[in-house]
Amino acid sequence: MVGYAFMGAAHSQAWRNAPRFFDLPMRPDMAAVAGRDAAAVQAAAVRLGWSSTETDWKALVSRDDIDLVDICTPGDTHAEIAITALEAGKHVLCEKPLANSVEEAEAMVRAAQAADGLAMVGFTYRRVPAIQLARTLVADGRIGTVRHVRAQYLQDWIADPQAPLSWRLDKQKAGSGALGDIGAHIVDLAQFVTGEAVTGVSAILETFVRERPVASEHSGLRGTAGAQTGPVTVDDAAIFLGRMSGGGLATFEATRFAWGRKNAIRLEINGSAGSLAFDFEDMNVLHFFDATQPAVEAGFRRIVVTEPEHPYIAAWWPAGHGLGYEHAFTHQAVDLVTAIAEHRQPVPSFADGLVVQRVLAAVEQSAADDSRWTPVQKES
Ligand code: SOE
Repeated sequence: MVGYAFMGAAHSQAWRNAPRFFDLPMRPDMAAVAGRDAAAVQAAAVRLGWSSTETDWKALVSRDDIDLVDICTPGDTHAEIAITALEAGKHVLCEKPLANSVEEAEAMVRAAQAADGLAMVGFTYRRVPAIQLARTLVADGRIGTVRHVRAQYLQDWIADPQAPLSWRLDKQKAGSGALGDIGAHIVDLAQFVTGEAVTGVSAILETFVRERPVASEHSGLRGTAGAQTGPVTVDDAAIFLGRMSGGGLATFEATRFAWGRKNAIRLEINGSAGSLAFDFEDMNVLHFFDATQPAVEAGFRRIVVTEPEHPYIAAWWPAGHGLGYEHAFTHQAVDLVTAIAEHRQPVPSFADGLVVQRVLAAVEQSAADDSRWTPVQKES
């Protein structure tokens, strides 16, 4: 694994827990973690359960005992690490968004196509059981033709203007702000659940706080404000309209300025025969309105997605005991290891990551162009 902060910790618990709860065809061995600071990476290895450390990711990628490289670093490093790893014959798991630009993402897709190794991008929320159930209900026609997709990703961790700068607020490192960091998730979820593509967008982006304290120290989403200030070079919020390939209309809202909303991923889909609604802040629940039922007794049904028949649940706790944020990372590890063992392309693939990247690029283009309607580039 390269990187060991917030995402690295989430991935580490997944590699640790996957073989303990699931019957896997192969057992992941947490061989090495890489980070630039020798003492810090050593401490992280002990804390997170890695057997050895490297201070140069290139050394890690060239090791013979490494089969899979898990990239948990800021977006500006994804393309180089992933391509080098694929060229060295490794499998790759890369955090989202796939890259900082469409060009980088295209190069990653080309490298994945040419490689023997398999490559997956970490749109982890696909692995929340309620999201998987939503996709199955849509695919089974239970809500009919999709008319509306209403997707929001709401956080508040930089709503305070004194929250310090971090790499996520630096365009060079992150590529974009709320758009790529959390907007990418809801674009992927909208496409995953409906099985359709976003074909065009009209967008606005805004940066509310343009100058922030430089962090004296920072880890994950929290930091300590220092005395100096520096510029925010990414969007704080992204709002866009979209059209779906099946004829439906979509609205997307991604912001880190929604006080009180900590990790609210809300997806509501209205179809010709019913509706689905999900909120990650109540992640074990899916709401389903079946319009084929008599009106007198129809009404949103609150499905608690914790039955052993629901995706992934049988490996965990009895019905009603519930899963959390980290479980989706474990499911991601399970699915990747299984795909590798079966020599099958894991999903979401780098090509799926590129599709999202093209939507993000269309959003940025539209916003730069006074919200002009902008088609999403199709596969070339
Ligand atoms: C920060 O907004 C963040 O950590 C994202 O980068 C993750 O992808 C998301 O899972 C939680 O929030």
